[in-house]
Amino acid sequence: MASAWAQAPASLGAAPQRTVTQLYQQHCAACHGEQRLGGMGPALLPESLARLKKPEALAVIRDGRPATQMAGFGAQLSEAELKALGEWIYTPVSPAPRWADADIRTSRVETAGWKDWPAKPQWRADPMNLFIVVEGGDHHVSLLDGDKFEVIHRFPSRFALHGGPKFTPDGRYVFFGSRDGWITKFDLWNLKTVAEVRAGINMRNIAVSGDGQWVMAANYLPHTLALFDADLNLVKTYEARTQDGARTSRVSAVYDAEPRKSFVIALKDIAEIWEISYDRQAPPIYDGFVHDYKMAEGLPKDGFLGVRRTPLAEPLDDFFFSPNYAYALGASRPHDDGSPSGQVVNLDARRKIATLPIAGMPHLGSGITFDHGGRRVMASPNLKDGRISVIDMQTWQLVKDIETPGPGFFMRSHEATPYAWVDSMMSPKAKDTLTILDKRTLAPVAQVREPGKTLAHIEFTKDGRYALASVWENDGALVVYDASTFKEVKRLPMKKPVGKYNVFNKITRSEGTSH
Ligand code: DHE
Repeated sequence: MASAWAQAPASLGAAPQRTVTQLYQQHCAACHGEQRLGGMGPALLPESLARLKKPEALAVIRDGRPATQMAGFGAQLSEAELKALGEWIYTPVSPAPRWADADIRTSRVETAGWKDWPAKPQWRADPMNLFIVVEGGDHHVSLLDGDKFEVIHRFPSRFALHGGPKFTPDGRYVFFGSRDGWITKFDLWNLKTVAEVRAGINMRNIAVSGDGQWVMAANYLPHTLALFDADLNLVKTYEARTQDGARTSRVSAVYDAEPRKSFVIALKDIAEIWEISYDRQAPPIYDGFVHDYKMAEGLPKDGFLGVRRTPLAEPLDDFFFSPNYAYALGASRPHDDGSPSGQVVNLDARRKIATLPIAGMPHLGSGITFDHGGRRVMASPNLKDGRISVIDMQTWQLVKDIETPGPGFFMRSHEATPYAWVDSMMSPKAKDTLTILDKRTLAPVAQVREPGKTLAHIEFTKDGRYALASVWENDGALVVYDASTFKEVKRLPMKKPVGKYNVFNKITRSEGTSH
């Protein structure tokens, strides 16, 4: 600990260095950890604060964060002290923090007696038409009855959840991942937390295996994947390291490829895709791509829970999969010359087989598939340009670029509707507009707007009759639209409802939503 404080930079404004470290120890360390790795409060590291602007952080230190344990220190500290603390938490901790297997195991907590909780919902509503709504404004989760559009339950979440929550196949348990590494297993039928574990310091997302037996976490810090059983007991960690052992990489994301009984992994800094099978019958891995102690002994690597590498020309870190998961569609960083940055990788042949004709910054992870004119197409928003690219999934050719009012993050549809909904939340001018596209004609047919506010992220009810969107503001709302008339039918106040997830659509892997 002492070394971390000793290396704090001196340029912290009026407050001298010792004062900053002492202030932190006195007022912050009890909740945020002595090394700023987090505790009851979130980690205060540059990596975990990258998305919080400094003035916002200062406001939280001064005024506190409503509906959390974070008190305001405006009355106890001078403006210079507040500012010094606000600056200091954005400086790196040195030496870089470590998070080893023992730390993961020690962090695990479990609610006593959870195995005896009743095996049926303790509330009246269709458990399959339940929505999980992540409210980022005050870090809470609301559970919504998808027939009556009424909140059944609301509870505090870990700080800054990211990525979609993941479900067990029966829809009973949901797993949440937070940016600072916490995984929470929650029993939706009993409305109680089962267990929590901290998988890393800066985590990207989690995946739950199709059989509900495994949970995998992808970390930026440390450069690891962490594999857990369904009760969040650590099974093993994998270091994301190059074949020659020379370099490690941040892990961008992990996805469950249920038909393959495997996790597919995107790496940020290494030009490889990894696949880790959870099939106990998986054949051994014999190929020369494998860097493993067993290869050194001339033995094949275990197929079950072993790493299969697919080498690529450049790292791909945003994925979409063909419906049978034979192909991964990946995007790399945008190319300077504007050439397409998307690739199609055959996961069995283990090589790139096509270039995706999409330039800019396709957000493949938010794409959808549907049938169009007798062929299966995928459609993806673009974070840089206001357009939706529709790609033929057999020829990998562009079918059409559909113009939208501005670049967007999320696109959603449902088997039971001819329409797809897309936001333009990356555009300052059009962030308040959802565009509705006809999947038959590939043309925009309508818009819904929330003037001056951000309107984004759509999810359908189980039957596809209603589309739910977020007014993405701290004093925001969840807006329910009739999916065929596009008329608003209900509005519920919510605090920055970042994302919403329908249990049935997720566990049945609806073609119109993320998995
Ligand atoms: Fe996300 C999902 C990556 C920024 C909200 N985001 C995902 C997934 C990935 C990803 C890989 C799929 C994982 C999963 O669901 O298991 N996101 C990234 C980024 O690389 C990026 C651009 C930069 C970053 O800082 O991480 C990024 N994401 C954002 C945001 O700024 C968003 C809009 C607000 C936020 O709270 O962070 C955001 N990402 C989301 C949401 C999902 C998501 C709501 C789940 C969507 C779904 O419907 O499944």
